[in-house]
Amino acid sequence: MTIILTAFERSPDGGKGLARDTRVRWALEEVGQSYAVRLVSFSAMKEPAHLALHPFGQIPTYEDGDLALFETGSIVLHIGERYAGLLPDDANARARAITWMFAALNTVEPPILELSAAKLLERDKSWFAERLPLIEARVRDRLAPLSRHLGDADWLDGSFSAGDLMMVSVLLRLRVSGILNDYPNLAAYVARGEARPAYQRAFAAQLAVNRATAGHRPCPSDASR
Ligand code: GTB
Repeated sequence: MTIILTAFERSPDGGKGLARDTRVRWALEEVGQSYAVRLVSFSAMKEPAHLALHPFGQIPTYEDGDLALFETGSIVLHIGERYAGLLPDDANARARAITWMFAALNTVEPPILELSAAKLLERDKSWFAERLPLIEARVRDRLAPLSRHLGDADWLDGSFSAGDLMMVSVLLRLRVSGILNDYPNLAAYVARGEARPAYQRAFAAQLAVNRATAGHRPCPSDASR
């Protein structure tokens, strides 16, 4: 049975790999599973056929036979549980790797999303300049402990895991802000993630789509990124 993902027909980032299908592509590349991609437009995402797969009308989705999933975290966890290569065999190490996935999505990503949304949607507000440092401080409140935890290790808990895949993906959203440069071990951590052949293949695959459908269309719910 072929695994099928959905992805933007045209990603608002033009192929920088920031849309969340890249996380799922990366996970599948890490475990050596091939997949097909169904590209969807913004309007198609809100139509019944796609809403049947994703109640919130978003990408990515994941189909494998009679299983259909949405939510990137759940999809990557499923891939990690179904195929070897993303979660350790040892039960405790596995639980810790899953904990890092949740930490990436629930603890580190929210202020990063807030920062992206503010820069995208609030630039013209009179209070933007005053609010920006407050949001940046919230981001730093997450990066400082993360940086302390990582120290000079390569990965968050022993070998590379789905926890690292998710954390690196989340931190990549920050690159444009320059904030990561203040945490050299985190910048190096992200670079290590990006250097993985599986990430390179995933990135190239989403870039190829966006080159083929070149053009930029704003994302209607960018605030939800
Ligand atoms: N919680 C869900 C998950 O993790 O799967 C969130 C899914 C989500 O936000 N999907 C976005 C989407 O479908 C695309 S990835 N948006 C369209 C809509 O809601 O109508 C978020 C995203 C989009 C674009 C960029 N970018 O251009 O840089 C980055 C991230």
